[in-house]
Formats: sequence, C-alpha cells, structure tokens
Amino acid sequence: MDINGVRRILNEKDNFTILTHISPDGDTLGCGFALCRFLRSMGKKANVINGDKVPHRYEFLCEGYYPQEFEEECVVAVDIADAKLMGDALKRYQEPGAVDLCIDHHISNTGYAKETLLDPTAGAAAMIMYEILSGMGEITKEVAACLYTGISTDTGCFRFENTDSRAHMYAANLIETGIDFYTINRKMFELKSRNVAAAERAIVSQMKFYLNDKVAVNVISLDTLKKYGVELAELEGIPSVALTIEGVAAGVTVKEKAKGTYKISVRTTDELNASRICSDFGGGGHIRAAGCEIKGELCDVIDKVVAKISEYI
Ligand SMILES: [Mn+2]
Repeated sequence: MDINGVRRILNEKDNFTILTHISPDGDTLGCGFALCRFLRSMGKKANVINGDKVPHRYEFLCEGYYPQEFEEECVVAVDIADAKLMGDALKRYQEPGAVDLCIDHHISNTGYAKETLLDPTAGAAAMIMYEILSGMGEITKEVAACLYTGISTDTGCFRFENTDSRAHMYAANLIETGIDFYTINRKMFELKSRNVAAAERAIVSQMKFYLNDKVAVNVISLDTLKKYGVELAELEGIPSVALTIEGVAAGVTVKEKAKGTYKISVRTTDELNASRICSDFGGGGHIRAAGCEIKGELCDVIDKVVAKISEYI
C-alpha cells in the first residue's frame, strides 16, 4: 500500500487501536504516540497498546495520554516487523487478519497485516509516519517531539549508517515546531542512573572476543539485573558498545530472558548483514541491527551465534 492509501484509511475510519512492539524503543513508541495524538486532534478516537510497559526514559512521549473507550474499527501496527513481536499480552492481535494496517521499515517484515506500508530505505518508521502525517495536516509540537524521538533513536542520534539527508531534513522540519531536541537527545543518549552505569561497567568488563577479535559478545544475565537493581530496558546502550572497538565487525548482546532462553541482539559494521545472521535463527531486523531468540545453555547459545557469524565473515 502507498502513502495515499494509508492517508485514506486514517481519514475514513474513526476508532483506532495502535500497536507497538515488545521491548518498546523510541521509534515504535514515537510513531505510536505521534499517530495517536494526530488522530485525536482530528477528532477521532485512538489508543496505543503496548505488550510491555513504557520504559521510564520514554514516558514523556505519553504525557497527557489516557485510554479512550470505543468500538475498535482499525488496528494499526507501527514499527512491528513480525506479529510475534507484539508479545503475549497482545496475543489476540497476532491472529491472521487481526491487524488492518502495518507501517514499518524493517526489511524482514513478514507481511502479517492486511495492508502494509513498508519502506526499508527509511532509517526510522517515524520517518514514514512523518511523511504520512505532514501531508494530512499540521504537525504540532507534541507530535513533532514523538516523531523526532523515533528518528533520533533509530539513527543513533544521526550517526548510524541508516542516517541520510532525508532523516536530517525531516528532523530539521520537526525542530522548526519548537521542540526541545537537546533535552530529548540528552534523555535518549546520555542520562542514566548510577545503578545502570555500574551495571554497564560490570557487563562490559566481562566482554568476550571471538574469531580473531572480529566478534565481541556482551552478556546481560538475570543475576546482573538483580544485583544492580536495573531492568533490561535500561541497558539499551550495551549493544552499541562492542562496535566501538577497532576491528570488531559484529557486536553480540546476549540477554537472558528466562532460564535457558536468550534474546540475542546483533550489531554489525558494513562487513556483515545482521538481519541475515538473525534470520537463520528465526529472527530478523535491519542490515546493521537485528535480533533473534535462542534457547539453550549460555555457552552453547554463544557458540551457535559465533559459528553462524563465522559462516558469513
Ligand atoms: Mn524502528
């Protein structure tokens, strides 16, 4: 479906449920709350539903948000590549045909929705959302803050390879609305609690190297989270640490979800395709950042991922 098709749906329907993905990030939440605010300002009803709770640093995106009562007419998924990424709390939306419209930029999108607007060249789904909404009406400061957060977080504050002139241009237009982008970026990329800083130091000090130091692995165990009193969502900075080391082509973060279940996040330089590595384990994502889930003992899980990467190196 093209942008005009999406605008038509947003104009025609009145009651929207907007879904965001589990382990919500700035892009899925930014898109979700931007769309919700925009639709409400059009006099329509809309709710944003998350499979997980909104991490503290993103709470400003839902400032003033309250759930509305209505008969659901249109279900929109934002930044969700695969129905299973809605999580167990949103099981009912994982059924075939449950999602009417998906707006996404993941090359690995499975096409689970009835209609999909997919632009894998967009660094953030929030860029697609900006294109849709800016053609429908005025982007208020509140909506702009949500969209800017999505673009900034998914491009690593305009540093990742997925950053292009379009990302900068949209960001510039959003800044024109008067948003406090300094505070947004400081919250997204700098501020952390002392506990989180201590946990990060402990994790990074245990970083292991494989394949002639081309692969670096960080492990976030449930014990570490407990010891430092932090949540997994607060350690979003860890996956980018490995790639700051010269010679590393793949940074792997192994997150213990439950005993024997690990969430793997893979970040790569231009030597490797992270999405392909993860799709071999049933996951997916972007070329330079992707994820998957693997069950087993920690050492076996790491061996499997490293062996897979060695096939592509
Ligand atoms: Mn995204």
